[in-house]
Amino acid sequence: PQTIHLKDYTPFGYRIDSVELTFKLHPTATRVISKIAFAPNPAASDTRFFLHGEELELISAAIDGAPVIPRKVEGGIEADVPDAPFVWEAEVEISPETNTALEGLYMSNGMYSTQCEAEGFRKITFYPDRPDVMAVFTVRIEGDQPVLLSNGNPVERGDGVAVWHDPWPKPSYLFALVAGELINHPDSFTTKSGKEVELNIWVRPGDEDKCAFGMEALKKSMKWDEDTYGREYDLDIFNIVAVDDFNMGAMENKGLNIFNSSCVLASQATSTDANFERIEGIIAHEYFHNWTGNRITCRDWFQLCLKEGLTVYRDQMFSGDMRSHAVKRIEEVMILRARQFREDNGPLAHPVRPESFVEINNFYTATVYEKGAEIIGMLRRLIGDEAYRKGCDLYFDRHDGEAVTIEDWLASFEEVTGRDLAQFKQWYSQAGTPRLKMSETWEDGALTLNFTQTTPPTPGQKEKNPQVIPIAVGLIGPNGDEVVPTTVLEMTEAEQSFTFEGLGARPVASVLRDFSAPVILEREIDDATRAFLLAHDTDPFQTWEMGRMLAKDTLIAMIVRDAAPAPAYLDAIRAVVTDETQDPAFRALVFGLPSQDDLAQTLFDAGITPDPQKIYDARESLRHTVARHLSDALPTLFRPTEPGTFTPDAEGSGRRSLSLAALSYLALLDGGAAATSLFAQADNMTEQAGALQALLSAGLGTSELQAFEAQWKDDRLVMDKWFTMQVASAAPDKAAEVAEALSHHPAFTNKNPNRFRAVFGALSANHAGFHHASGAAYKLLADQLISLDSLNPQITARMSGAFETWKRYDADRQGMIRTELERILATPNLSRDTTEMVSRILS
Ligand code: HT7
Ligand code: ZN
Repeated sequence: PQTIHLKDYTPFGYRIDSVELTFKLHPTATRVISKIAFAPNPAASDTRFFLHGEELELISAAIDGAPVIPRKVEGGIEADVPDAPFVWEAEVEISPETNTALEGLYMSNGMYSTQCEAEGFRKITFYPDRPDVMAVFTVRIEGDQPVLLSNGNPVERGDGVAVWHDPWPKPSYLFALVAGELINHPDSFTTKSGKEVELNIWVRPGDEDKCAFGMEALKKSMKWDEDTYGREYDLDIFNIVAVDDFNMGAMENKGLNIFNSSCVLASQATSTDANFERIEGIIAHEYFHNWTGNRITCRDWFQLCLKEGLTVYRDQMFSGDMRSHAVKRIEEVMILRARQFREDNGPLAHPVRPESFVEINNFYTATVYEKGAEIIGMLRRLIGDEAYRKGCDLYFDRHDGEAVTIEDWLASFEEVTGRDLAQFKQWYSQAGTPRLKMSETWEDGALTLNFTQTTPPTPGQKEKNPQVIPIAVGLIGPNGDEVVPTTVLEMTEAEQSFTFEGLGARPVASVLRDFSAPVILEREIDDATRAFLLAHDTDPFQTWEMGRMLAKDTLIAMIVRDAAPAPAYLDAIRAVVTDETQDPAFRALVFGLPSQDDLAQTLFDAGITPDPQKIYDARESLRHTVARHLSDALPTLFRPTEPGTFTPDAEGSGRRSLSLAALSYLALLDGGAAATSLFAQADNMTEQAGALQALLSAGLGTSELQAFEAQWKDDRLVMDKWFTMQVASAAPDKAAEVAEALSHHPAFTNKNPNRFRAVFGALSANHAGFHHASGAAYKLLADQLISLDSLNPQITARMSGAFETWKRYDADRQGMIRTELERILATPNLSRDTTEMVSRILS
């Protein structure tokens, strides 16, 4: 397969003045008729007229009304065209029903839906399917479905026909069409300039009672973007559609967002607090793309972080405003470390702006999204809130309607601040997580913090340059008072020291507050200092971090030296979780133990080959010790929601997370009595599923599992939880067996990405089960990926990432994984997506 390079970018030889599309819908023979007005692009030197096209049957084509037979070339067609404006017309036939890849136009449960990002439009018609070609679309849909939707504003609605016009120029990846028997949950929003916008969430009949929460989230997002970024919505209507079969979370198509039903449908009975929080965040994310991605888009797919990193940053700030910034930040860091640091540490490491790819779908990664968002956060920290807002305003004004680059984005901030951001820009090009080492010197009332930074080599990048690292620091005096409030130190050299003078007594430094940069901080710090910061630091991220370090050190000592759990950790955790003055959500986070995967990476970084079974045993043993140590406090911490009082807000969710964390420990002591009774009486999914989870992780819950299935067998999204819970809580020697058995359950299908992930995503996340010495899980996952690849390459490639950490483990495990990866790679007709991913993992 061909590798595409950032350095090879050239503009398309033609611009598009208008696009008219007609769809005559049919499950296996949909006709798509296109009429596109092209004109030579004076900014381009390459005049080759090439249109992308895949899996299309060409019925006819014409240029300026004269029939033509275009030349078939790799990935599309070519034709000879006039050196002046001309009209291209074509008719093609496609088969939505047999499209299991869920890219282009496909059918899901009898409804038509599209997914065009990144390169799916070329499966709908011949077109320059690249983001720098922006055009105004008019779409006519002919079909007997009662609901026919596309982008923009509705201009005509008749029997079996609908016409939509989108006045905003857009790239083809933002095109969308939906047709089906759908019911809407309507509402409206008045923008700050007084424009009334019709809002709809469209769902399958039966799901209409699960739209209210999403609708509120949408209205809050619209208001937030006006208040925070001054950005208003720009069409008469905004539609959201829920689709069951969907490769990712949701898609920001202009005026017609399409959502994986798991990311929009919500109800007290069927959704957990985590689901509510995620739905609120994803609705906001897709809505925010209207400005960061749609009105201003990416010049090419190498610039993906331009829209994704920025939009993730925006959705994170929104969620912080809606809920708690402190709790959100800790959750973000947990996700960043679990996914992005893991990626940055292995064979799939790549820069936030990659320099080459074979299949762009493989670059919708934690690095592009999460590290991309961290870069925006660092930029803002370095230049300040006011300059950040000014820079954003300039960017929006200057580039509205354009397809731009990271250079364009940074230039706006250079202009408003007068700063040179050349060194900062390296965050986009240099892969790998910087290691920041710190030591301290104390002399004559002055504390000096000495830092060195190094970034390990990553694939294709051996040498690294020093980065600009904003290090947020505060100083706490011996009596626990803050003597120096948060100050941002700007590190630009490989080695740099910063001195705080005029200090009476030696303070304790709180370093990397709010996780001010995506780095690994290595610092000599003893348990007493950690406990001191845990008790006195004013920065919630740091307090959580100190608790986490104590937990990690305890576990590592248990794994490596068979040590007993450290009293310092047990005392510290008791102090925080029983402190009624602190936010329950924060206490719940401190209660949680580091994941097995995190421990495996920590061991590996320390030069110790991780033994997954030992990690599992130590963690289980610590869970039992914590349960016994807190046995007096657990019954008070476990506080079920009063029936009839459930609210899916931060406050209720925080209370429940602490209560359920306590319950999972309690289940180890009371034979599951409290969890069994909560399971029977809960009036919300958070507590019903939480109780079941507590039982399963204590090795109980067989009858509750059956009752859960009987109650929810007709609800796909709840059944996904049922599948996941069993695999996630299976003992290491049973995980593969459980997953295999579930893959034969009548409700299992690999055609639905949510269901496939529910079982096999859970298997790869069950660390000790996935890495069981038998190798059974490796083989099972490889078998499943091999059979999924011909149906859905995108999901297959993504899930092959389960093997990305293989070099951490012992020779036997490495050998078994290599065998499976080579077996996948040897599969005849393996997709480009999976070939690229597996080859990179093996390299
Ligand atoms: N911009 C979207 C990314 C995306 C996607 C979504 C659904 C299915 C396939 C997809 N490929 C790429 C989602 C987002 O980040 O907002
Ligand atoms: Zn996005």
